[in-house]
Amino acid sequence: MASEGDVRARLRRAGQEHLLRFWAELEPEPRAALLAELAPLEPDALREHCQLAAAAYARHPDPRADLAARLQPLPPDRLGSASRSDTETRRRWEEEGFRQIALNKVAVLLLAGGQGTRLGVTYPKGMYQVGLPSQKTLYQLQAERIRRVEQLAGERHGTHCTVPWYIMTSEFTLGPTAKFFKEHDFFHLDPANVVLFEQRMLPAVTFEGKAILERKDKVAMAPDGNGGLYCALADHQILEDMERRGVEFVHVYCVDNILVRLADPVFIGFCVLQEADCGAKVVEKAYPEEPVGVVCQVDGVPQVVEYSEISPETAGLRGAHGGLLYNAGNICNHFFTRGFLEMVTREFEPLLKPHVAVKKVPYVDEEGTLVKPLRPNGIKMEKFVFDVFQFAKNFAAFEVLREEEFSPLKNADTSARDNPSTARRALLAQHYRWALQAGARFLDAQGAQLPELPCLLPSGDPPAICEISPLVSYAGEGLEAYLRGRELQSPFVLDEDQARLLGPQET
Ligand code: UD2
Repeated sequence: MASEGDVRARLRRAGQEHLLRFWAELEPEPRAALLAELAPLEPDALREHCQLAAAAYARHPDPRADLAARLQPLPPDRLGSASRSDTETRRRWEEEGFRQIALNKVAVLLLAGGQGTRLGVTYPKGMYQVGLPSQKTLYQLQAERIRRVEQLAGERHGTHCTVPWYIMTSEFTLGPTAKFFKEHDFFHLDPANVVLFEQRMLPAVTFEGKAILERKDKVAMAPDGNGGLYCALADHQILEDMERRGVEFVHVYCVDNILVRLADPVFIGFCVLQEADCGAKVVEKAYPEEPVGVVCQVDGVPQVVEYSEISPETAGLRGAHGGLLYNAGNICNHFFTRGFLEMVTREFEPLLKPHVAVKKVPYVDEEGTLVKPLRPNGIKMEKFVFDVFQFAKNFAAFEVLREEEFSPLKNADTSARDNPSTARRALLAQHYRWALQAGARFLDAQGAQLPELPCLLPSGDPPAICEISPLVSYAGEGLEAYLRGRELQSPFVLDEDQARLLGPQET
């Protein structure tokens, strides 16, 4: 282990020796922990990081950052659509996606290193359950969708196939996520096909370019953003692991969208047939301030402009038909070829510019007292996963229906939007629609029929509670066999046991 002398010399070189200012007061154990935290920080990189952060703050908010004059909506030939294409085209995309899955060429990669600050839980967001009748967590829903899509692809092509699940965690989420998966027996996935790896952390920095101590023996560190993915892939030889398994296509997604379609065959097939090296799913933006990036072009090159970096005027611009001009909302569902990811990790990663987030960072003052600042006092630097789109040779966006594919869990129930209740309702409303489409009818306690049409109550809830296990249906397929002509009472849960009881019926 590095000695205090070594670490002090390195910090001096980086202009950050103040991080050891409480050294004399520390007991052996906290001393060792602090050294372990500081030793891996490479002095030149640390100096550069701190200077860059201070310089970025000095320019922040950058008046040139409003890109309005350089922005254009995505040209229509780069935008496919699941809902506006005919059945035959959609079927072709889906067929191609299933073919690639059956050939074991598709992996999913979850970005799960975030801290979930807005939701206000102390554990990883994937472990959250929004109050479904089954009480499934986000991780369980995701695991079951992987199992089902493997099964569907396998049945179509008469093979046994695997969609490996790569999970990027951070110092905050690795331990609890690994424990949770073990405790739940990896949700019946083969543990060999669930690969957890960790992204890097970076110190939070004051406006003057000094790394912040959050305790006498601890630097305030934060994950380096979801664009930390590319360094993490290289750090942990993940692309080599993919190559060994024969993976060619990767679906990257964020943890909190309860409707996420993992390894979505339609999206994968669309991107593969377009020969895209890089793709993004989008939904129509719901309102100008919605916290989603917009997929568009900057100086003619496809990019995402994040919601925190677009001016309200630009976000509110209207197009010829009255809708938002920049209406392609990023939902953090991306497609990459392994070849493209290799190029990024080899060549392009250092070119990604970090984004500045100005935050309230708790710190210890000169006397060693903990201060919880009331105003922002620190800078966190993050890279964004989508900033690699600019390097794509053939970028494609793919529009999907919000009610089928996007309901993110960002906030606690005290917020009006994107909270546990909206996520739960989105999933239950979808399953109610699927059940009705499959020919089921729902009865109330008195035996009277509930509304046939997929309509929602004023609360946003569907008229009946119906939850369908992803192990029974991935995207609404195959339900007629169990539900056609059935009269069901709310709440109704169609899990594997119930499915065995109900059918399959002759369709
Ligand atoms: C993300 C998108 C935004 C939109 C929105 C939709 C980015 C940068 N922004 O915004 O455009 O699509 O989602 O819901 O992608 N994460 C890490 N490591 C980190 C930070 C975050 O793995 O250091 C993960 C996090 O666990 C989550 C995902 O990245 O799964 C998105 O992070 P977020 O929820 O902070 O992003 P948000 O909602 O600001």
